[in-house]
Amino acid sequence: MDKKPITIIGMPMDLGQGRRGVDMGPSAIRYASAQNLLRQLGYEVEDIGDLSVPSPESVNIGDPQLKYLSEIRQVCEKLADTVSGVVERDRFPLVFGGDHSMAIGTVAGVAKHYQKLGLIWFDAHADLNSGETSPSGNIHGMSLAVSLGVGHHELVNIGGFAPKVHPEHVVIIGARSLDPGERELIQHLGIKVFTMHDIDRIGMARVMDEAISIVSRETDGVHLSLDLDGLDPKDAPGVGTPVPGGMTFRESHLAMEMLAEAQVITSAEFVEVNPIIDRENQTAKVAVDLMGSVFGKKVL
Ligand code: 6HN
Ligand code: MN
Ligand code: MN
Ligand code: MN
Repeated sequence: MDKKPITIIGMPMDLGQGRRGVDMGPSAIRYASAQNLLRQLGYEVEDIGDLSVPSPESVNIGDPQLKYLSEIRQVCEKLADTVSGVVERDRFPLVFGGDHSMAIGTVAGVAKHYQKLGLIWFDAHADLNSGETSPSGNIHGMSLAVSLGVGHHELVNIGGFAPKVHPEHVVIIGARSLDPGERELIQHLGIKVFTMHDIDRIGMARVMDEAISIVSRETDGVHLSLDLDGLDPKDAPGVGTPVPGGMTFRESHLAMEMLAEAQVITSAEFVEVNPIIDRENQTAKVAVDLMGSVFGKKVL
């Protein structure tokens, strides 16, 4: 792989979900030696630090079906600008989170530079709710829908254009917890979802072959949005919305290794790391380990 220099951005976002501590995710990932590992793999790496995100105590929750909408819009606009600036400098944006609502900003920032962006959504959930369908009002459960142009106009139009991605270029991997409105949207838009059932049946290798062919067909860039709750909670316990029966440590690694081999990923984010509910920073360590594989670490 041509080793494009990497820029790390921290997004201490915790307005998009209900459990405190995910704002410490970027630090936890840094403590797990992300930068060292990437340097060892031969990359030039810079870390531009964390963007500032208001704490939930300092702002109003607003509409209970779209909690912290205006703050999330503001910080996602800022993240979109920052990510876009990194791409403009011909560097690889690598964002550490933070709850998954931040993907609204990351995807907006990269999508500015690609006519047709492929998107891999590695997650136990589909994040395809809207204010109308959400069971929680938490915006981290809406970020993929927003990127597809579905949802509140203030979120959908972040960066000044919509949609950011088209359904035929999106693949969800690891899904095992969907809400009724999300199932409908999947049907309606025809989004390819590899559920845990599919992974059990055909194996991760075939899932990734198919996923890579979908996201790279006619696209000019591919973003990886990796929610750590895609993994089984036994391997990644430090997440706010754990769902049993997830991808194993090895399955997840195989997925990342195959992405590295295919050389398709042009930006990435690792989200939902919550060290407060973790054990000895295990989840951030897994995130960094997976990062190693995405960036080409091999056994032999
Ligand atoms: N995540 N579907 C649930 C909701 O509240 O909308 C859970 C969302 C989880 C969000 O994966 O980032
Ligand atoms: Mn998610
Ligand atoms: Mn999730
Ligand atoms: Mn298209």
